Amino acid sequence: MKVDRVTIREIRMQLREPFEISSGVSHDRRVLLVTLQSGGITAWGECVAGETPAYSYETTDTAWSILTDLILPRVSGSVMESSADLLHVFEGIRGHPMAKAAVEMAAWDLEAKARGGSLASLVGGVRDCVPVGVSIGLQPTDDELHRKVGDYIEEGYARVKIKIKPGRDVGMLRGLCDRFPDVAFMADANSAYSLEDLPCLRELDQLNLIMIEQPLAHDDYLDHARLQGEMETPICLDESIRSVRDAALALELGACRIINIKPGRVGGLSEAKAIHDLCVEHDMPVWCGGMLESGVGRAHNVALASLPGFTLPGDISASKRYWKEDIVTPEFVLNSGVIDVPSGPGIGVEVREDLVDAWSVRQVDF
Ligand code: OSB
Ligand code: MG
Repeated sequence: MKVDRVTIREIRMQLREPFEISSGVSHDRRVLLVTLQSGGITAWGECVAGETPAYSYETTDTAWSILTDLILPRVSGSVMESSADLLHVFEGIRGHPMAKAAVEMAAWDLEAKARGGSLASLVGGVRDCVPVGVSIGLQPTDDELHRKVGDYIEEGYARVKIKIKPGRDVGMLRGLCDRFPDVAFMADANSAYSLEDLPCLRELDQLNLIMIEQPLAHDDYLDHARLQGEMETPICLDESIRSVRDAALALELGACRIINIKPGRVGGLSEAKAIHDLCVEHDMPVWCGGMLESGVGRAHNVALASLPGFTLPGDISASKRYWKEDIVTPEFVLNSGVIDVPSGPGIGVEVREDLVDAWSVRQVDF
């Protein structure tokens, strides 16, 4: 298959409400969409980089620069049978996995559509629906948090992730567990703590959380291993796992007992699959994280989460949890705690090009 045309667009999508984590707050998302066209097929990928370099050093603007200056000119006109044939376009580019993933995932969609099968079956998925939860940002008051949690439980989310930071942790979570004793809660610190906070982390350990996600620095495998040695609650790594080598390091050191896999964070679906396979081999449970994606990124996440090792509910919520209107049809909906895996060709949802055009603020074609 020859790639006839490559397009990158930045679209602005307004979140229904701001999403605050320990390192900052997102209001509107600046989403990059990559389109590959080949023999009448249009394939889609999304870049998950944030607006600021808080979660990762990558941003919408660094990804735009790497993609438009270096990667996309090499993709246009190239011949590929699968995403593996794409590796040469990343040569000489260290890092920037979120920029690379946007193209890599579009190539998977292209291959699946060319073969006429679903992306989920092409990546090795075995499930027709995936268990999902919801991730709730920091709220100004406990009352507000209780109201939100109550609403999401009513909508059918079976597992609820709460963002924490120093000062908004033990008391807040204890109140929540008392109020909703039957709900499976977990906490995500986005690297807001250090081992100096051990007394506080030990208190969190008493709350029977299903896991504590990324308590310590993004590059601190050693202290995560020390902390896991002190804690009953499983530690889950998110920011720390950028590749299968990071996952191998975490396994070797005992730095966590669970891994959050986001294909956009690790350079695409091939690396995500490799991390999944390594974790399955070592009996390490994994789940699929989220980055406030549009329906395009969500479709890729759902396909990945249909692999057998994804035994824990993902941060893959319904379209309407994020957006008034999503850019795919049908939108993703929650069905008693699960989201169905689309079975149509490729990502299995149609992209609403009318909305993409209307919301686009810049575009380059190659
Ligand atoms: O740490 O998992 C995270 C969103 C943006 C950046 C980092 C994270 C998140 C989430 C949201 O928790 C998950 C979702 O997309 O629902
Ligand atoms: Mg996280």
